[in-house]
Amino acid sequence: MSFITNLWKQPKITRPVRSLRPKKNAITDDYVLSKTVLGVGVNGKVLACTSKKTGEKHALKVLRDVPKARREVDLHWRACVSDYIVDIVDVYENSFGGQKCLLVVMECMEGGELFTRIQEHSEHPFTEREAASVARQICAALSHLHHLNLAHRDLKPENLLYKSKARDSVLKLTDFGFAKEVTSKMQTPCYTPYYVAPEVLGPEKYDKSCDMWSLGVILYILLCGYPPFYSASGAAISPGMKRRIRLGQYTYPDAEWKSVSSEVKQMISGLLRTDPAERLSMEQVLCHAWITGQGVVHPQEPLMSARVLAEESHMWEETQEEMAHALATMRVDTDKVTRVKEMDTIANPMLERRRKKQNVDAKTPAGSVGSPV
Ligand code: I85
Repeated sequence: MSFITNLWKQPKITRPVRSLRPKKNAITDDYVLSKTVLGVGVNGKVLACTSKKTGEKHALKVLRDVPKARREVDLHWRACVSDYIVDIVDVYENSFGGQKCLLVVMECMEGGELFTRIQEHSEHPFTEREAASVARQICAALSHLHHLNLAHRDLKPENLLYKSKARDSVLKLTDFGFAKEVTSKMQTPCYTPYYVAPEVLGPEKYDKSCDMWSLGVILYILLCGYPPFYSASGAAISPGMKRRIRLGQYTYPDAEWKSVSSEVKQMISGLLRTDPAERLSMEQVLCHAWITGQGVVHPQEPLMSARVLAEESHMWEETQEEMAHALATMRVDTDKVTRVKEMDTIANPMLERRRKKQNVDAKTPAGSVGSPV
């Protein structure tokens, strides 16, 4: 790859632009709001509502109209062109008792959360092949986001919802309350790359790798039913657990992992690397044999996850708390981290040419002069 194309690595994506203009009329003109609370998100609660025109059921997220909420809606709107991200149907800007609100009408996901469904998996066993299918859908959502240079930064089980109760229902990602645009100065160079100082390129950003770590944790739970890191005391997070996360200390206990393929263990280990620079990227995961399915025979033996999740359901709330806490810590860390890419790893076609030339020179008979570098 040439030196120049290296700097313009991020592809430009052309797609139809749907501009987001919140409707100003009262939402109650178009929808009947229900008092049923479906859940509570980072920035607001989610209610059920019904379209007056179609009679269709929808989910409605109510946000206080502040800049953070505008950002959430804007990023979610840009992202939801993917089939694996919960779709936004309408956005309203209404006032309630002098309080300005953003009302986000979404398609209704009626199948519930990912792990609730696996817990209830009873009519047929949950196998590694099915785990791979779940993983591919999460990867489809994430790769779409990362391609748009967006990091979700709150990838956790509660934000992965099934469209319906049907066995072949699609799984989608939601809640963009912590999402962030990963702007790269690389995309709009206004300097001659040969002379650019490292600090001009800005710090390397690790927001996307935060999503990759979350993916590793979710896959681990998917395959065995319990998280890779947990506190022995039962508290949501303990000093011991923090230490184990920082040092990357986790194991694959035989009782649940013996018949699990080595490919997926190896992939999870690549996702749970403590150094974000070494962690697998979305591109690498998409090429991984366990995801592509090439040359991997996914064991058809039932996984232990459905049983463990059902038997240890009292632990689930804690597991969710632990993950939320770890994600919060990671968001703080990636916001601070500054690291400059080592220049000597950048491919340089000019040097390459010179090295090739030297090899040729070295082979030519005496009299020719090789230039020392
Ligand atoms: N449908 N994290 C956990 C929900 N359809 N849910 C959460 N942040 C969001 C709730 C708390 C996710 O942005 C959330 C958000 C958006 C939704 C959402 C979007 C679309 C749903 C916070 C349901 C649901 C589940 C079962 C049954 C039914 C709906 O939550 C229904 F009543 F329709 F049958």
